Amino acid sequence: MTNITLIMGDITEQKVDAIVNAANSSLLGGGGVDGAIHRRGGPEILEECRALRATRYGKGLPAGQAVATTAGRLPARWVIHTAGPVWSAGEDRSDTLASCYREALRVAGELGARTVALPAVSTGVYRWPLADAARIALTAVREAAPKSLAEARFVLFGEEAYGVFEEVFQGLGKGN
Ligand code: AR6
Repeated sequence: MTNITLIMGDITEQKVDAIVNAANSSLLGGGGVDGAIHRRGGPEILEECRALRATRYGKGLPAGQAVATTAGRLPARWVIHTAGPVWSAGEDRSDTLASCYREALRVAGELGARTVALPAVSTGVYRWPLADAARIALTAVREAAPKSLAEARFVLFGEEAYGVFEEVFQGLGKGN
């Protein structure tokens, strides 16, 4: 059974098997958590991302999918990059956001990761409202965590995100 935990902190500091990156389809870096991961992880991650663009993802990583690279100098073994959907008032993209978590965990399972750290995908630059994103994220992880995964750790950047995730988590009932 996977233990879902919530902490407030910086995902680049997590000593886990894999950390999930809220990337974009280009896989070539950006701001937010993506920028922090590439900055602290060093150039090896970008090199592998470029190689993925040249081979499997010539048109980019579609939103809702996930792919792993080395974690470079980070204290993790792998970075699992996923491209979240941009929030839209007019179109329901919830399933794409849920798919980011399902696919990231599927990749984690394939790698044999036992501990994974996850950010609140799409809640920064992509503007997804926090409470709704938290419900989607927590539900998807609870439903899709592979049996081999001991811990899925949400790493929330700041008090607001942490507070919202904690409240939604309690509302869902902590029982897995
Ligand atoms: N550790 C944990 N969470 C973080 C960190 C960190 N070091 N830094 C930011 N966050 P965002 P998105 C939180 O914008 O909305 C990038 O340019 C942040 O507070 O990183 O999916 C990509 O290249 C927020 O709650 O990702 C894409 O172009 C959450 O991580 C685009 O932004 C996600 O915010 C993706 O946008």
